Amino acid sequence: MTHSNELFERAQKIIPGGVNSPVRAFRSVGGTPFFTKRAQGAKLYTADDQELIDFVCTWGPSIHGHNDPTIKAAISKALDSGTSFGTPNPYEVTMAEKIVEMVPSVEMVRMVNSGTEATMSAIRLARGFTGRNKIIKFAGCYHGHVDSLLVQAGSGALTLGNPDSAGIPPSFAAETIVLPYNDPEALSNAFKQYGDELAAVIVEPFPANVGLIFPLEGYLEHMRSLCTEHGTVLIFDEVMTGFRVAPGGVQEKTGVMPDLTALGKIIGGGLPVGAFGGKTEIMHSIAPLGPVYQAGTLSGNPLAMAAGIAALEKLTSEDPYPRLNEFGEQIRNALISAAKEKGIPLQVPQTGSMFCMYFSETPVTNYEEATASKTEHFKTIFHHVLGKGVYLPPSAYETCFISSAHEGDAINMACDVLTEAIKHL
Ligand code: HOZ
Repeated sequence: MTHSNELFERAQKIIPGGVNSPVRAFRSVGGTPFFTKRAQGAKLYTADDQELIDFVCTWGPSIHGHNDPTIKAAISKALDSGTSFGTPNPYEVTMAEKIVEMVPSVEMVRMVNSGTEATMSAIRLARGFTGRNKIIKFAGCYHGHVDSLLVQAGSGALTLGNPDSAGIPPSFAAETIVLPYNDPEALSNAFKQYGDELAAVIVEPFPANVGLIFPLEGYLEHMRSLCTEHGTVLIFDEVMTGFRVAPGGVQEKTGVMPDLTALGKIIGGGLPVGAFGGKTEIMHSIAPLGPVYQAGTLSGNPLAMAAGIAALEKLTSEDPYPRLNEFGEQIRNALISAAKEKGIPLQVPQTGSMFCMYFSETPVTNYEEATASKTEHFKTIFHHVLGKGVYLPPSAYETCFISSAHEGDAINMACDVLTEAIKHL
């Protein structure tokens, strides 16, 4: 095993930027990314033999902690029977039943291999179902690297200064209307102007790729009623929030039901999985039942399904949500009181096991306010805590995640280290 710097040098020669996903490259915080050789529970173990309490949790999936024994056992058991069949298999039926049982608006579901595939397929389905082309998305929302959705996008696209990616034909982007999140009037006006042309509104109901933003009271309800009135398909991208903020995601928490939902991350138990699902009437438009084509050689892969089923069953049997929320609140309180003592304006939006830091005077409600926050402070904190054994996402605009494996010690230590980092600002 070689050290991170050496691995990164080798990687940069043959992998663009040395990474297989841009946000991993530490470009916005500076420095060289570390390489992980092993992960267990709440911790990552680096190639440089550093032990890190991990608040990235593989960008969301590992809600039960890394290398969870139950998920591992389920994968091993499935592995005994083979790695891929290319035919229907029993696991995918169980998985679909689980998703339908847990996510309130989903009546039928199709498995894919990533969140990007899920949103891409949901958009195509909405267009095929309605026979319309235009879609609405919101500034700062990130829905994976889908052509028509990489317009004013969040996550790595925003972090690296490419919210509008190169390589997207203007004619594709022209079908995407970008609106400010949490602005009901802008939404009403867009529906007035384009109502009958709108195939879909796609939204992260809690935008979590530009920090973490919550909807103002009545906003999602307003979105729902405009979509219903105009026959537009409402798509919730719950790749980040699904099974995370509640078993049934934001839709369970708020009671606002989309027509279609895109899922990913937790449903793979750490293996590559996505899914999209929703109303039967709409899902019947997908091939082989209907004219909207969508496919995948490895979709419903038995190992990925076994891992995901184990992860979802564990959520149901253990109900980690109250404990995760306590952890989240503990971190939030520690951050807020340290900032208060230091006299630095800080907002810490938190829901359950998701939180972020905005160095701003007032709560952040949209992309403009998020990008106006002082990200320099985040960079300083990022490096300070990394040196002390705490890993935050390498971008001010990514959400931090907590797992149920972050037992008392990990959370207490992280609170101390974060408090100290704020005091040193
Ligand atoms: N999918 C994650 C969204 N915040 C980021 C992970 C990545 O782009 O690699």
